[in-house]
Amino acid sequence: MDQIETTASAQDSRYRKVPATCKVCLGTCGTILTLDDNDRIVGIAPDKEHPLTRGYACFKGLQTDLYSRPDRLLHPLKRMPDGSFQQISAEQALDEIAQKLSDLLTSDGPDAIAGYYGTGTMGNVLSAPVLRSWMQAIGSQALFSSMTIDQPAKWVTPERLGAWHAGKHRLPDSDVFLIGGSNPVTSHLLYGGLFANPLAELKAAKERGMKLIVIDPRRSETSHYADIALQPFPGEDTTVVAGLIRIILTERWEDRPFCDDYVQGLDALRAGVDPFTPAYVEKRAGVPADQLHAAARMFAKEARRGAAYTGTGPNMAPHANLAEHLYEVLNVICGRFNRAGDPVINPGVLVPRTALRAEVTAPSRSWETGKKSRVRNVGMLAGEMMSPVLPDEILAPGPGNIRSLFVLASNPASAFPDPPKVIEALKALDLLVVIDPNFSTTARFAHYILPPKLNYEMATIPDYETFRYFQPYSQYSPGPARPPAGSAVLDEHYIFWALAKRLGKQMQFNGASLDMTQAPSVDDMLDIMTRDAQIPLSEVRKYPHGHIFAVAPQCVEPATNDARFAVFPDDVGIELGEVAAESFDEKGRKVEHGTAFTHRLTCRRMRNVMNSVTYLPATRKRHPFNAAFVHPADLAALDVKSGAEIEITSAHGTITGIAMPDDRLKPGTVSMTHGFGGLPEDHTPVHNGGANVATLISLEKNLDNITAMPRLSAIPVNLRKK
Ligand SMILES: Nc1nc2c(c(=O)[nH]1)N[C@H]1C(S)=C(S)[C@@H](COP(=O)(O)OP(=O)(O)OC[C@H]3O[C@@H](n4cnc5c(=O)[nH]c(N)nc54)[C@H](O)[C@@H]3O)O[C@H]1N2
Ligand SMILES: Nc1nc2c(c(=O)[nH]1)N[C@H]1C(S)=C(S)[C@@H](COP(=O)(O)OP(=O)(O)OC[C@H]3O[C@@H](n4cnc5c(=O)[nH]c(N)nc54)[C@H](O)[C@@H]3O)O[C@H]1N2
Ligand code: SF4
Ligand SMILES: [Mo]
Repeated sequence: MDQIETTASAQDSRYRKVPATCKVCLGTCGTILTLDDNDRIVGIAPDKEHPLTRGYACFKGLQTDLYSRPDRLLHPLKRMPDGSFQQISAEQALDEIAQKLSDLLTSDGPDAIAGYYGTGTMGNVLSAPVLRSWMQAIGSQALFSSMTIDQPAKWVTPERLGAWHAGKHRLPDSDVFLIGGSNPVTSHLLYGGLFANPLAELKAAKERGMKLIVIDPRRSETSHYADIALQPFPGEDTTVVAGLIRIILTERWEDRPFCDDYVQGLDALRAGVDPFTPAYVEKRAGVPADQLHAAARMFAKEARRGAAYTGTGPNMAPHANLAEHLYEVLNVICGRFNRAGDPVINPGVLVPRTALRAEVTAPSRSWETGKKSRVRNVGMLAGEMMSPVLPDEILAPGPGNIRSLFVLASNPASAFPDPPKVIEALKALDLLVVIDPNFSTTARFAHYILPPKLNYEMATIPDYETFRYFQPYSQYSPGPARPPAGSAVLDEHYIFWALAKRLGKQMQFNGASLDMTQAPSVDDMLDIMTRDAQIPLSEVRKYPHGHIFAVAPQCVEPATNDARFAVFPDDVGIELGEVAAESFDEKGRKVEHGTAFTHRLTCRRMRNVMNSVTYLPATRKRHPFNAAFVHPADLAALDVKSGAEIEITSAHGTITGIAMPDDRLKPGTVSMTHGFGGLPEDHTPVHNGGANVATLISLEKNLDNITAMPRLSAIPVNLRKK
């Protein structure tokens, strides 16, 4: 665990200590709040009695300044004609916003009103589902989220390949675990597991003999524990995983009976991966053939249980959907799924019990049939539009353009590529409402800023339990802290309820009609949310530190259909063919825009910073900038010293970074965190604020066909000494 810099030093008897859960990231660490006699947070410490995290917590979660720093926004603000912001009452802000929305509904219809929610919704279990309900109530389909500039391949792949209804093997009962381009030890996020206390989970699995394979151009905090760490050039996951599939099929290590029963297209797959011989993978991706073979053997031959999981690395690099598809094909051909009779690892606590069957959910390709965007003709996924087209959906002339945007717990001005274009779009809106505790880079362009109550200040429960936890854990926190005296911070669900009421719209929530005459409290909403719970919320409330509940065991049920995985549909075949046809030099570098760029800039998260939440004083002190990590040999070749400024140029833009040597990187890689650097107009000094990686990325070129996902990793760049 981090060296804990707890702020809870006060032993004063006026202070009381209350258990709660941190929601700064998805790690769900149990915390102990120290509250003063006004119930203000004066300290946060790890909770040793928490059943999952048992005293583990990190620097981010132990800082009080998110809640109590002097410049936290505490009152609704309205932008005046001269550009200044003026404090107004919440009800006046809601009246004015509702009037504008009502006019837009009449003049342009509901799809002119968009919502975009982001990672700050982790802090409030109600906010994303309430935004969704509100959008439905007003009849707008213009819902966007950070998922579609993060890992939309995780929504495409189950709909293109098919998905196993009972899920894939998970960490606690696996003999092998393969992680492609995720670093959960730092990020506390691996889709399908490794959120709470990830290092302890990983170590426990290793102690009982599980083997770990990691594919990452960087020797990360996670690959430190790998039995085999493959270090390819960035953006070469398609090559590497096609190579693994080829070895498995050639050696006949696949699960034959499973493939016979559940797979279609195996011969086409075999032919499609044929060019990806071990020698080719070595030459192109820089992974030695014997290591590739050893990884294939460890995964497919020497283990019976255990699956491949991926993160932002391959999902943000070029060919993201293809890479995700191939990683999942590894699981399919090896049959790494829960079968009829297998125990379900976590049946859930506050969620209803749902049957899990040993069958394929057939491919559905919903993006091909639903509403299409006016720009780039991309479709919808999981009921959402694709965020990379949001700026153009605002800017492209009407009819049908987006004229109003609600930015909920997100920060597109810093999170999207191409800041000048995003700013132009935000400025073009008739109504921009930002719900954020910070005067963020996006909030600057808002017509109204509505500051929310934060975690610890309202009741809460864990969400996505079955996906996130390996045990039936739950916890209710009453939200014991109070926001600063005199503040007018709002419950996020109230904002949307109050607007629906003013517009005369009826909201539904978890299948129930909300009472539109009297505002529901957070607890009312949680009661509705958990009305089909396996353990009633009233029971969960009895365990303030959280609890592992004795829910009735559940087993996977037999199939009720005969659907099959489509392992090699035509569009996958075409794209893999295109990859095989790409030319490259001896460092795996493709020639682009007539230039062979010397390096690839990759994404990475910092342990102590959450995306663009770089503004907290304690964080800023520790991390005044985002370093540009480069292999020492590359720095020596450029004659750049550690800590010196370095110019990084892509086909789209140029930034200045601060060079830091890191010999854990594959040479040819620049590893850099996003979210820093402010906006171009700020001219942020690089030593005090960092550099904005988004400047290097285009929102118009190199977009994915299905999702319009730009490439946020493996970006070709050149480096120059400044
Ligand atoms: N170049 C590059 N770009 C990237 C990425 C990358 O790796 N490289 N990563 C991408 C990824 S994975 C993501 S998810 C997106 C993130 O995209 P966004 O979600 O749009 O951006 P964040 O920076 O996470 O902004 C979160 C905002 O929520 C606010 N916030 C925090 N807590 C709360 C709360 O409780 N309530 C409310 N209302 N607000 C709160 C914060 O102040 C902050 O302004 O960025 C993407 N952009
Ligand atoms: N501390 C902290 N935690 C966070 C966040 C944060 O900002 N800070 N952000 C949260 C969010 S929004 C998200 S989406 C998750 C993301 O969680 P993760 O997906 O685990 O993200 P990272 O920790 O950046 O790990 C990505 C890894 O991919 C590697 N990589 C980069 N390019 C490639 C490539 O082309 N191929 C392969 N195979 N690997 C590559 C990087 O070197 C890095 O080690 O983290 C969440 N948790
Ligand atoms: S790991 Fe995540 S949940 Fe745990 S203390 Fe840190 S920020 Fe909070
Ligand atoms: Mo993300």
